[in-house]
Amino acid sequence: MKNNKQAFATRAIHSGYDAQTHQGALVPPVYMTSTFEFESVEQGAARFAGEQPGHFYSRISNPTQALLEERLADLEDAEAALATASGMGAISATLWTLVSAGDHIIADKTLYGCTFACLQHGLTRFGVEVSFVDCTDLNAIQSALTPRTRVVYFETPVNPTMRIMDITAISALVHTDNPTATVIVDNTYCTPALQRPLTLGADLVVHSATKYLGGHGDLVAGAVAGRKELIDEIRLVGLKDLTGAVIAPMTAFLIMRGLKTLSLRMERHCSNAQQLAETLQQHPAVEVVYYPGLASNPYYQLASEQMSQPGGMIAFELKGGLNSGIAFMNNLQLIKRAVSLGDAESLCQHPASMTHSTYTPEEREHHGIAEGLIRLSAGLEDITDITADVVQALKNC
Ligand code: 4LM
Repeated sequence: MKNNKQAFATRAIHSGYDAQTHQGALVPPVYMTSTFEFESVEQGAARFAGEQPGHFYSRISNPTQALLEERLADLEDAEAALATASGMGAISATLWTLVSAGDHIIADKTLYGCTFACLQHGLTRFGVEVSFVDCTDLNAIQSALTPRTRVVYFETPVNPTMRIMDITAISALVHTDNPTATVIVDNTYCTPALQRPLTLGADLVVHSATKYLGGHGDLVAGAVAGRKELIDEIRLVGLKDLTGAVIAPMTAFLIMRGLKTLSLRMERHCSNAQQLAETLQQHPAVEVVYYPGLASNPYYQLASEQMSQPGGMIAFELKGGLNSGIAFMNNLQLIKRAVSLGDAESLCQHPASMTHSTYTPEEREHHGIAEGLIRLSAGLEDITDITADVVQALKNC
């Protein structure tokens, strides 16, 4: 029931589902089953061999997972998608499928802490070479590219520093210089509601669906989307054999419930973040605000070209540095001190001691993550209440 003529918000609710094939059930049933009965040995063998469509074991696919995947693929303008048990499950299943010992990966210098750890401490143990470069600098990418480069990987906006990469320019450069390299964009901060990297030339999009896609802070999940042949390979190698990071049917169901309100939620996250960023920028205790919706932000123009709105995430530093930042976070009363992002609740955390503590202090300095940086995920509460909490928490900071 894919209908690309319908608008994004409509497809986020309906895509891929026909109630008449499910006894009229308005909401897709959840297939709580680990295995599937074969009519005959021959049918089972044909499914295992990939000669006949159909599910055979829920580590590879399940009807509830398949519906979520079809919907995510539709929303990302992808041929196919694969849902996984976590964002790290999607990232590791993808990278392990694409690279072998002796291969080379180029990654942006700043990444979510565990993605950095996966590359810096994980893949390097298996003979994969990783170069961390500033992917806002096309010359730096070009210099780092080698015939062995299999993957170019970045987030945009970057967690936590909010740098923005030019997806179109990077994809064009990489595909010209090394057509066998795969450009992977982590689209967690934007979701396809704000940014669709595949339409800008990227090969694969990865997600932590734990964040805005699920949207309610009640699940952990991930996804990867792109060309069918690549997704099939990631399913059969990265998911089935290398990670086993399969999504549970109930989690797939909850993400589909979240997707129904994705457009609405992203609008509110973005308008709350914009107003908060403006409030912070004017506050005398604040040194700098990193938010691409501020006209003073160096990425304002690029963000307005490749994102439909500037997103719900803000980073900032206080004039008093680390100690003031810790005092501010401890003063918060409504906004929760917690990692993760994209939930209804506004969340605030300290990257240097939490999400990015996988970097050494020297690495954080080298990779541009200030010790005093504060990260705020604007929630869905009334902006008056969020602003009041931020302003009271900034007193005496
Ligand atoms: C956090 N982030 O930042 P799972 N990609 C990005 C992410 O922000 C994350 C993942 C992947 C945070 C978690 C504690 C851009 C996670 C990994 O946590 O494995 O679903 O996603 O606060």
